[in-house]
Amino acid sequence: METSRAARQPRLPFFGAALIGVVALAAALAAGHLVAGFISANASPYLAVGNGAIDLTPVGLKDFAVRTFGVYDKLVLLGGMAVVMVLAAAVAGIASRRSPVPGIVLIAAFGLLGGLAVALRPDLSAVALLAPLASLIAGVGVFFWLHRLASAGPRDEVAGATPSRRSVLLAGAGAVVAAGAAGAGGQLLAGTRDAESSRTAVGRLVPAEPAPPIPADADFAKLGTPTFLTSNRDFYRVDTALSVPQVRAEDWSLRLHGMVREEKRFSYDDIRDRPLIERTITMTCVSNEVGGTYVSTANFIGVDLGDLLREAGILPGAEQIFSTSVDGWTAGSPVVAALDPERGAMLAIGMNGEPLPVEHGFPARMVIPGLYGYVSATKWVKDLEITTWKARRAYWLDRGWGEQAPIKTQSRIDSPKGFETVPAGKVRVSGVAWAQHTGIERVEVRLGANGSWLPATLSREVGLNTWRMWWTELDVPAGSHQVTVRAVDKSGYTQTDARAGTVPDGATGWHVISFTAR
Ligand SMILES: Nc1nc2c(c(=O)[nH]1)N[C@H]1C(S)=C(S)[C@@H](COP(=O)(O)O)O[C@H]1N2
Ligand SMILES: [Mo]
Repeated sequence: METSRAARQPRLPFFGAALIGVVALAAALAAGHLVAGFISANASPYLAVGNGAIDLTPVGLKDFAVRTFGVYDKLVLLGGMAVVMVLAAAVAGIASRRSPVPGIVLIAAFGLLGGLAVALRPDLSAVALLAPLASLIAGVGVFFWLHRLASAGPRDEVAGATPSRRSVLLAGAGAVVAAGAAGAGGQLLAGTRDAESSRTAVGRLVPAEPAPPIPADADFAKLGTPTFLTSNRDFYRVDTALSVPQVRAEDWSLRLHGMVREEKRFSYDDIRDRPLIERTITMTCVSNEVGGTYVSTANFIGVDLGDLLREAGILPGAEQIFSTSVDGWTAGSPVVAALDPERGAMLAIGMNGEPLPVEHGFPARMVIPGLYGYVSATKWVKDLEITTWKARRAYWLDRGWGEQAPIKTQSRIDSPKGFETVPAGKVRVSGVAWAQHTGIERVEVRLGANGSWLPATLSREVGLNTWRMWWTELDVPAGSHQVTVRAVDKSGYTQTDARAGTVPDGATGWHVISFTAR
């Protein structure tokens, strides 16, 4: 019966059949993306297959991709996958010019592949399988539906109702629009609900041991310096993440292993339920040029990193904390720095009273005062391996940056701005200086290339791990001038004027600005 009916059926036009396959694919991907939006972005079958492909890619090919496409390597992969999928969907359509069965089998096979990719992800629960299931149902459903509309030949025709190409096109267009809306909706949901909703649910973090209040004279913001604390919104941001990793607190855990007596695993609640400490810390990026803005200060809330290490029991010979982010980025920090109670290294979950902003590492990150961020401040951290320097090499080390990277003593002029014009006479000059873990002893300013160094007034000291503001007034006749700043830290070291670039371990030199007095 079925066969004879199918045999009577006219074959669908070549391109029409291909198009039906492609529209069904769009519907499948979009439905999966939408459902993933409610669960986790990573449950999206498309992304799951992509991530699976990245994990399966041989290192040589991965290196080639990174070398050739740079930061676009992931986009190229997703694009390539899209092309392959569209071609396969078109083939599925074309194979079904008479009966929908070959197409449905192919689409179902795709759906199962997506399901497998989701099932194999370590960070997803069984609920996540709903996303590829939605894909499967939408893909097969839309394919079957459009195929039936298109194959309704004259024999099915009721008087007047032409089974026109028009109705098929309309249905197809409707499916595409619905798919677009579903896909965009899933994207929106995943972007806002995922980590952000989890972060909102955490609520305000109240430390058991708050940082001392910041005194009013800790900055000279009215005289042109930055405010002592940087707001979360204004805090500088540096990372390699193409899209900000989305990790829910409830899905997060931190593994501490390697050269320890006892391996540990901490959930978010394990950390949050400890007595939280708060420390005021100025972070700096090694990529900060002299005079640059990759330096900010916040009240970080969390637990002492050294405490966690001591609980695990560090074995003799351990040198390096090799930390890994959920996005695969790695950093290597000295074990001694984390164990030093004077330094105050942290596993931080909060920043200025709030849970860490997603782009600053929610649910948790490392912060080790006095070390540049690339060797100390892993965001979205999920793994700490205690090891040696020989055994593991972190992300930036093979890209030309140094293994040891203490922050260098630096100072910056914030006012006047370079090339500003100011009234001649008494000119106020102000800015910041930092020498984390050592502390700023003195800041000196000079007018002109050969002027004598004049001491600036320092702000109230908050701690050795934070920046310090300074200001002074200079007698400036009309004309073009330059002003230079240098800091002296508490070890007695005077900031060098020898210019060095940021590679391999941080820029040096004095900050000089030119201005005009009139
Ligand atoms: N996962 C991850 N963590 C990271 C980075 C990164 O690229 N990926 N960059 C590091 C660098 S170079 C710096 S300076 C600090 C910056 O932290 P912020 O963006 O919160 O200011 O994060 C560090 N942690
Ligand atoms: Mo950095």
